[in-house]
Amino acid sequence: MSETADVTTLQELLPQPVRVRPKPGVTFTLTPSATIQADTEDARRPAELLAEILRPSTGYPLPIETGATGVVLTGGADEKTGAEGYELDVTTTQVVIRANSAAGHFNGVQTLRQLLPAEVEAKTEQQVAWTVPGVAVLDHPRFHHRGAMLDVSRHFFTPDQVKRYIDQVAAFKINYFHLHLTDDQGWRLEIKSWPQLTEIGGGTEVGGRTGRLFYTQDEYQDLVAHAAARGITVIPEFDMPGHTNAAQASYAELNADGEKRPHYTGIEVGFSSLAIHEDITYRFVEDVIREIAAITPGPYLHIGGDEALTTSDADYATFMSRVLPLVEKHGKTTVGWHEFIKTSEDVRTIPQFWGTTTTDANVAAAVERGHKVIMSPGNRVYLDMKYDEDTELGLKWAGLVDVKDSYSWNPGAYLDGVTEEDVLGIEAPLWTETVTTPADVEHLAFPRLPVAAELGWAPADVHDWDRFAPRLGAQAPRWRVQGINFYESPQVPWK
Ligand code: TNX
Repeated sequence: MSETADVTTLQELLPQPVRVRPKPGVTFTLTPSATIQADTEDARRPAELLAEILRPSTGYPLPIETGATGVVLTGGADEKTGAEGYELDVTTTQVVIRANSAAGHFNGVQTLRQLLPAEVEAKTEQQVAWTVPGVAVLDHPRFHHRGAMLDVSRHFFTPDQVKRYIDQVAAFKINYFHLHLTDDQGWRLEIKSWPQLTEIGGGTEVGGRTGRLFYTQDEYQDLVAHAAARGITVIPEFDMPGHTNAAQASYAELNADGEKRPHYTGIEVGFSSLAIHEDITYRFVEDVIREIAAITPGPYLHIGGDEALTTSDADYATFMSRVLPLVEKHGKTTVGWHEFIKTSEDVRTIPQFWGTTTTDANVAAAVERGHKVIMSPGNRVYLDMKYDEDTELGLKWAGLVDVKDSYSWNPGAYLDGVTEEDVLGIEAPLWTETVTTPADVEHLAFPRLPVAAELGWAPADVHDWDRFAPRLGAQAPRWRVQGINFYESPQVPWK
């Protein structure tokens, strides 16, 4: 499906669009009286997002109304744009974004943002000419799934902090935001039928800080809406049958021996397990799935399934055979860490590969049966890996991952037996054992999250480090304006 990208790349565009044709001599400049016009229902929210992006820095009112003298979002895009692509055409009098879906409009809006001066990212009014170079873009993604994950269990992040990260990833056309909501150290989402999960299990985190460290269902729904307003679907994760100490600390009956576990504030993995042979476990799991499914508009529910090191293979299979149908019963499609896929016959269920090898027999067998895979190889896109030995934050069990390492792999030909067609897309997880503040999040995610976004979107044949590195470096002025605490890797020629 991918076409050869035009060699005349506009430096600031990341991810690289499929086709960029400069129009010599043409520029468009946004004026104080400019308006934004949304011609189709699909274009309405993207138009609002565009106005929200542009108003603080320009200081212009930018009403959304017909008779646009600024930006027009309309339908009738070339069918090559597919379900998520767009065309963007800059003339001297207008910028026209054409798309046949809301996703396409959101993506076109993010491209226009990158065509404007870096000061567009400022939260206060800037005195600059808001000029866009004349260009005709036709664009669509290589992979449908382009995800970012944040672990809010090991360390809790407030709704505003999560929104900040959602806003940051949206700029790179990320369309899924995976929230790792439960783990040994904390249960972070209110479950009305099991209130102690947050009362007790949401009371602490790695390092032992205490407080109200969870989201109410209203707060979660507000996060989901915030993401949706940026074209992003939330995927909630409840990790099980391992990584469950916080639940086991909240309710005695979730333990095989009937004894409540103490809180856990360290960073070891793999020691906890729900009681596989008790019916109450499955009543609990179904209550959680039912409540979360009811407030999650997206199609997916992530059931974890990783590192259940104290659960026998037989027990693990028993557990999944009872839980996977519950996800389906409540109208959702299962995503899980790739270990679970050996227990699932249903080809709609999706393994998320997080290994560090290029061979995985279970995942290869799964794609043979017809499953699609999300690629998150630990030694490529785990944002919590250290860049080098001097990186203070992060872990290194999957290796040191500098920017060039995170770029130098092909998601469509990485795992033996897993081809481009088997790959739904990529996701970059950020585990937070060592991460406590938004500045920490940014230091690990920037620039590697934009690198992952490039791999998920850009045509395969533009993959070339020497051409990519300057394009990545050209993002720096935008990140400085936003105060993003990015890692200035010496591998990248930062502007
Ligand atoms: C492995 S990746 C884990 C997480 C840790 C992470 C740290 C995965 C499915 N499990 O529990 O946080 O490594 O890098």
